[in-house]
Amino acid sequence: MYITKISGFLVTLCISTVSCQSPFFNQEKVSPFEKSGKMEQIGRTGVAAMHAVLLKYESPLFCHKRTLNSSFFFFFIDSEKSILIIDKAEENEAKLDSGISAYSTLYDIETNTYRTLLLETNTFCSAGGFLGNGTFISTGGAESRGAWKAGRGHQSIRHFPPTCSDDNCLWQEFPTGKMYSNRWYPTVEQLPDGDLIIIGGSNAGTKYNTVIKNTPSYEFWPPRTDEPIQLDLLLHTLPYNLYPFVFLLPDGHLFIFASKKSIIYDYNEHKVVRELPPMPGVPRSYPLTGGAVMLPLRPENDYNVEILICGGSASPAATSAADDTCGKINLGDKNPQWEMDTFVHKRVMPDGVFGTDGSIVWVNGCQRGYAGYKDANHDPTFDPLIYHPEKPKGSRWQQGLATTDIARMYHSVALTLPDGRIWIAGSNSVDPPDIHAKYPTEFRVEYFSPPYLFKGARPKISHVPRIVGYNETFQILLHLEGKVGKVEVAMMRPGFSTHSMHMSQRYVYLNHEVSEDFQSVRIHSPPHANLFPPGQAFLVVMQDGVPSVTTEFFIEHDKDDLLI
Ligand SMILES: *[C@@H]1O[C@H](CO)[C@@H](O)[C@H](O)[C@H]1NC(C)=O
Ligand SMILES: *[C@@H]1O[C@H](CO)[C@@H](O)[C@H](O)[C@H]1NC(C)=O
Ligand SMILES: *[C@@H]1O[C@H](CO)[C@@H](O)[C@H](O)[C@H]1NC(C)=O
Ligand SMILES: [Cu+2]
Repeated sequence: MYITKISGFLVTLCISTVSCQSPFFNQEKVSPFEKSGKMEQIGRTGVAAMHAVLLKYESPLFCHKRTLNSSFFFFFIDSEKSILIIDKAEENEAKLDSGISAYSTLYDIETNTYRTLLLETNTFCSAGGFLGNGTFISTGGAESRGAWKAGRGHQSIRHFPPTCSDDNCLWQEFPTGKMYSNRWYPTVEQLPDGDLIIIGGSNAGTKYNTVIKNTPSYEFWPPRTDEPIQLDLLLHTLPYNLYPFVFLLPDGHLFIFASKKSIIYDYNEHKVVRELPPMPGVPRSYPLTGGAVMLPLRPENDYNVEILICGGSASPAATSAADDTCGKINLGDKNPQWEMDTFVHKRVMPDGVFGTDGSIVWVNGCQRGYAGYKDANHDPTFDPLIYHPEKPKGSRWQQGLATTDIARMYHSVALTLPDGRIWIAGSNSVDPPDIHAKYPTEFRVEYFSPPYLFKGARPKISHVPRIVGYNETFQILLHLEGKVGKVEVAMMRPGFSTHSMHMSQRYVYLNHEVSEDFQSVRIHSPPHANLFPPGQAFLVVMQDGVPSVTTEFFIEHDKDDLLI
């Protein structure tokens, strides 16, 4: 193995040509999983997976062929094969060398093994996001817990490096006083400048928020203001306003939703741009937790925004039936209204993640109760559902998918993987953790492979540039198999998963032209960063709706400055 430095890039050249192809390449045309997809249980997370985020991880063993530009070829280190898992300080099966229980691990999706990571502040019900330079930031948490040598985490900021190899996979913690306010159950959203906004939360542990515990404000990381800025929406949505749903909109404002109310908000001028009508039905925010997704953005309709919110519960009682509705609001309408639809089943604490084909895959959750400990959740939902946003109402829901027999309730997570599978972990509604409880603390990992992975040969892409600027055109090579069909191009970001939230998750279609010989595509990157804030992204090409394996790249304001 040679290490060489080329124009600011530290590049490891792997000499061996280890195959890194997904098992889905070159598949038979007809698959038994074509209709149902496939659910597989492989691996253990070591710690209860309360929070999870896909990370770059450099390993010399796995090599991908990549290019910096069309004339230079390098073997780049595989960089998208691990998941950073964060629990709270508690007794887990993974132990540190000291013998004390770990509460963070790095899970390798190639080998299905983990390594433990040392954390020294309590990350209980916290939030996170990436800065534009790739550093992952974990924000907030809860009180100290001596048995696990965990300091107070209410105002903590924690960094995890953008590229991590064996000797630098370490958390760097800034224990206290880093954020202005205590924030338990806050929401983080990535902003177009490459920084983060941190919104809401409570200043101490609580079943649901109260006037005394409320933190009705937001702040930025790195800080932009001298103090937190009050957000009145969080005063008017008690007690169900924890983990508000937040999406950065193409016009640069934020959509912010708590309980049933939502607003369009200008975080630069600190003012409400418009109030939206209340969503019908039950409250949707923690602990009556529903799930929210900003549907894929498309250049054809000038990136018109539709927000989909599904599930929830009527009250914080173990007897409360979960809600079986979804509401969708079109922010492009003159007078936006919620259009209600079915959620097929009752479901509280659902996880809605993007399939790499632009559909929304819903997993996890249960049919009764609310988000909390002590027998708060019952009757798990075992079947995934897929929502197809492009189809007409009445035919958007795909059912009959491969089920699990693992209850995934409070403190479960789900993440879209670059190869198109969904990684599912967690469930921990008992305190302390108990693998023998009726609904046990769950360390087992599952992979759900949606039906789109079994629809015949998948297109392949190569020569994706490592770094792309905004409003640029770049070219990639395309390898189609069989008859040439409709080609679509998109980019996605899986986001930070916790408590049915998928913070900063995005899916944006891209304008493109396919060459006459169908061997290359010219792709237009998003015109500006409101559509897709800077940082890690995954490029996907679809042929007749069948997605390629995605390729990681970086979208940056000034790509010449980037050192990752
Ligand atoms: C490709 O990248 C190399 C190294 O950064 C540079 O020297 C070369 O000029 C680039 N070629 C083109 C065509 O951009
Ligand atoms: C990314 O930015 C943060 C905040 O400015 C800084 O602390 C961190 O060191 C940066 N990381 C890299 C790899 O440049
Ligand atoms: C993108 O580039 C085009 C062509 O150069 C230019 O007309 C347009 O103003 C640019 N858009 C943005 C948002 O910079
Ligand atoms: Cu929690």
